[in-house]
Amino acid sequence: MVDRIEKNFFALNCPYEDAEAVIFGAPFDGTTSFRPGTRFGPSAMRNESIGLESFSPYQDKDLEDAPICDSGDLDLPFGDAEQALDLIEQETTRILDDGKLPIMLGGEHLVSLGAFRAVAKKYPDVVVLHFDAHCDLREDYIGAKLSHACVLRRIHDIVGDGRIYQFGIRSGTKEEFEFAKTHTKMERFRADNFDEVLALLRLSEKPVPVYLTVDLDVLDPREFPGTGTPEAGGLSFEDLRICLMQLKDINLVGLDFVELSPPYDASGCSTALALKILRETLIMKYGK
Ligand SMILES: [Mn+2]
Repeated sequence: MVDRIEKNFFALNCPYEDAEAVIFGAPFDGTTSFRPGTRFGPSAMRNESIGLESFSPYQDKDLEDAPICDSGDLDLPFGDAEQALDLIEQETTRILDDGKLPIMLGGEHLVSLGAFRAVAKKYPDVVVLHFDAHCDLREDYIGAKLSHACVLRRIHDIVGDGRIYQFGIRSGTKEEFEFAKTHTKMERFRADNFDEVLALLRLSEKPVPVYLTVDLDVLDPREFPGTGTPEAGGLSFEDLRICLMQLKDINLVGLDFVELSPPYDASGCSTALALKILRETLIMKYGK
């Protein structure tokens, strides 16, 4: 018998029907403000995932036979952000309606809006945990309301005040930081208060539905240079990993990892880091 290399993430081969979580790629970078390339993120991660062990020495657990399906990348029109968001929303709705957890890989950060629209329809009381170097709270970017620079503002349009928690933020306009003071809960530069926020969520009688969006540029560019708008002074891999591991008992209803840009990842180390973050997150939820 000749072995074949699996094309799925981490060689996950659970059929859709049996899966508890579904990974899909949203390879869209049509509104990227500086350096495009995130459209290649999902395929680069899928290819490179072959080289990463499915075992986590951090958690002593393995991803093998996990109930996770890789449903591939969506075919998205680069010139039409609204149409791309519609398609992402449709796919996320399908996954949610089938009782599964959607895990999306960008793509630029605007793709989060498509997935979040679906999640917010199903869970109107959803809370957002947002890791990013950038506020993403602009009302518009050079007139465009649908831009990766505005994605959290569009999410705020849906959820309103006090439901967005931002971490690691170190770039934005004066207006964005002013907006954050009254409309979101923001920790600048670090994520030291992450555990306090989770403790607050745990106080609720009913489990609070949580959407997690990780713009990987929250990481320091010396560890994660492969992104379109790098910002010095970011979190380390270990900072982010420790935060995410605390989500084990949190009611995650959707999550995404965005803004890996393979053209700026000449060494491959950013893609490898993104994969390791993804692997640890998946193992935390589904590892054995
Ligand atoms: Mn960002």
